[in-house]
Amino acid sequence: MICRVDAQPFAYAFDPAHTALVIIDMQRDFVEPGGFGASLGNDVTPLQAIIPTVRRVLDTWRQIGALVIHTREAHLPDLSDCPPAKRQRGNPSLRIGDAGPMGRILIRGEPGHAIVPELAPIEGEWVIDKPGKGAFYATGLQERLEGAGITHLIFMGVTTEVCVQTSMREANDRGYECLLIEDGTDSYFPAFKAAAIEMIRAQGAIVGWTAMSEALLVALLGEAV
Ligand code: TIU
Repeated sequence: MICRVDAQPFAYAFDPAHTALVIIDMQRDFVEPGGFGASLGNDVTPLQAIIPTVRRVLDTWRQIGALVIHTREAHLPDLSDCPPAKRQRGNPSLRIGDAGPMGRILIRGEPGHAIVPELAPIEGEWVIDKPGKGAFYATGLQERLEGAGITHLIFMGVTTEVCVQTSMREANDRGYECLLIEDGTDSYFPAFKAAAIEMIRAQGAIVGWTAMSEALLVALLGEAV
């Protein structure tokens, strides 16, 4: 089955059997007060607004039985996978590994590391822990995707210009055809979200396509929702 999405800069075609829905870092650490995003000085609560949209797409994707991949940005408790440059960068209120209200900041297994309950992974879905902003660096994701015959990736999650865009660029360089769901992603900086979307689809989809969630759902279900 080939689905065609009304996307920019032109239609995005994919076969769900060879496509994964990739939900980037919808963790408490990025969307709830007291986590990593807040430690960097950001107002994190506006990002919660995309959760229902991400859930709607996720529900439909689950319904058709195609592959779902969740990523989480976090480090090992001993910080052996955290470059000192990443930990020392800037002047955050709490650094990676410090104790905060949701446990140690950006550390695997702490409360802040968890994906928000509305989007929690279910059995059979992949959960990729990544030490960097991109989903491919030091994760083995490419090998797993190749093993599963995946050629197309549809992205949602946070933040648009950091982990989502980095992951899309990594994927694009590896030959994947990538679509970003515009209302399924958000940034602490609205102007950066808008710029990232423009950059991705410019120059004839130099990094990938973008579309609204409604267009993807219409392509999947064959009707307006
Ligand atoms: N997941 C992700 O985007 N990590 C970040 O650090 N994003 C920021 O915007 N800081």
